[in-house]
Amino acid sequence: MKRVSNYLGWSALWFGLMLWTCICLPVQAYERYSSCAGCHGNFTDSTSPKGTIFPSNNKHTMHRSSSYMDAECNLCHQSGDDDDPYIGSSNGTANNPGMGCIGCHLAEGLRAKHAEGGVASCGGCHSDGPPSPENVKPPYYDTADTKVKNPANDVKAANTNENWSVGDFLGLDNDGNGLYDLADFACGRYRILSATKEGNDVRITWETAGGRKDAVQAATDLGGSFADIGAATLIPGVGIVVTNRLEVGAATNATRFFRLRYAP
Ligand code: HEC
Ligand code: HEC
Ligand code: HEC
Ligand code: HEC
Ligand SMILES: [Ca+2]
Ligand SMILES: [Ca+2]
Ligand SMILES: [Ca+2]
Repeated sequence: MKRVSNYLGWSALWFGLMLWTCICLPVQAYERYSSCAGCHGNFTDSTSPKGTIFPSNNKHTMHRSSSYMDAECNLCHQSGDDDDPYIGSSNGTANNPGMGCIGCHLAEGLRAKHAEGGVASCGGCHSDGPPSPENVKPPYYDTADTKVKNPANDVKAANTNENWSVGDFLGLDNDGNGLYDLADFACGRYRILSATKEGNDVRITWETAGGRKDAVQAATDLGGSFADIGAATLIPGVGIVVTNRLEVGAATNATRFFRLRYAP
């Protein structure tokens, strides 16, 4: 009898070990870069699900080279992890704690971006509250350990703020709402600059940002109902854009009020 119960004891233990192996290993694998590589390729290569073009066709170079982001090695690395750094920890430096990738890629926003881009799998293991808005500076930004500065690009220039890839002048969509940098309300300026009479017409000039879709609305009194003047316009370009629209016949009204509507 003693032998049998021992045998049962061991098989229960082995069964337990097998469950541990089957369930826990894949979960642990998502702690490190290798779990991202299935879609993003090696960090040292050119793969991008977004179609981004990296300097020297290399994500590692874009992040670490002094010609680009110039990120200190230990923002991402810790001793002995060269082939597979952690996403959420690193050695850190004298200026920054060891947060790993999330020192720049805020975790909730990064996962929201994946959901927005059609990758539902992150939500299977993580359940997040609302991400911080686009204008919240991630902890590593604008510190001595990197040239990455502002979560929004306000100039159309290479190698500034958050843009270090080739050609697009955009950085990250930090909160994953589909709007990059100044096209995001949290960062962009969005206001009517003037409404000027041109004969019977009125030209409305407003400040907005490339990538946003705006409609101008008008009403005859402030409490009245505002209606779009013509179709909403997709604002071309990157960064701050000043644009205008003419409302034909607007000046034939005794008074006219204008406002902007965001029309995604
Ligand atoms: C932005 C985060 C980040 C920074 C900064 C960074 N690394 Fe890496 N590093 C990685 C990742 C991720 C990998 C895994 C590469 C892969 O996918 O194969 C890696 C891989 C490596 C490797 C192994 C592959 C190879 O190229 O030989 C070495 C060595 C390495 N890093 C050294 C450095 C050094 C030295 C620095 C600083 C000058 C640095 N890294 C800065 C993220 C980073
Ligand atoms: C199932 C495939 C898949 C996996 C796994 C994956 N990604 Fe992505 N990732 C994507 C896609 C697709 C996009 C582009 C989303 C878009 O542009 O709409 C993206 C975008 C990004 C971006 C750009 C964010 C921005 O603001 O534009 C970063 C950074 C990123 N991923 C990092 C990671 C990291 C770190 C991991 C591992 C923890 C990871 N990804 C795992 C598919 C994946
Ligand atoms: C199989 C389960 C699983 C999936 C799927 C998964 N993760 Fe994770 N992830 C984990 C675990 C476990 C950790 C490490 C424990 C921790 O720090 O929360 C982690 C850690 C992280 C971290 C750093 C810790 C933090 O602050 O949240 C980020 C960022 C992250 N994952 C992003 C992603 C993204 C992006 C995806 C989708 C592409 C994804 N994860 C998919 C299980 C998963
Ligand atoms: C110092 C800040 C910083 C750190 C640390 C950092 N990143 Fe980035 N990363 C960025 C910025 C900024 C971009 C966007 C550059 C651009 O598109 O112009 C980016 C882009 C990326 C992209 C390219 C997405 C695409 O396809 O366009 C990936 C993948 C990525 N990071 C993964 C990581 C991983 C993995 C780590 C940690 C090992 C990490 N990053 C650490 C700032 C950082
Ligand atoms: Ca860019
Ligand atoms: Ca955004
Ligand atoms: Ca941004």
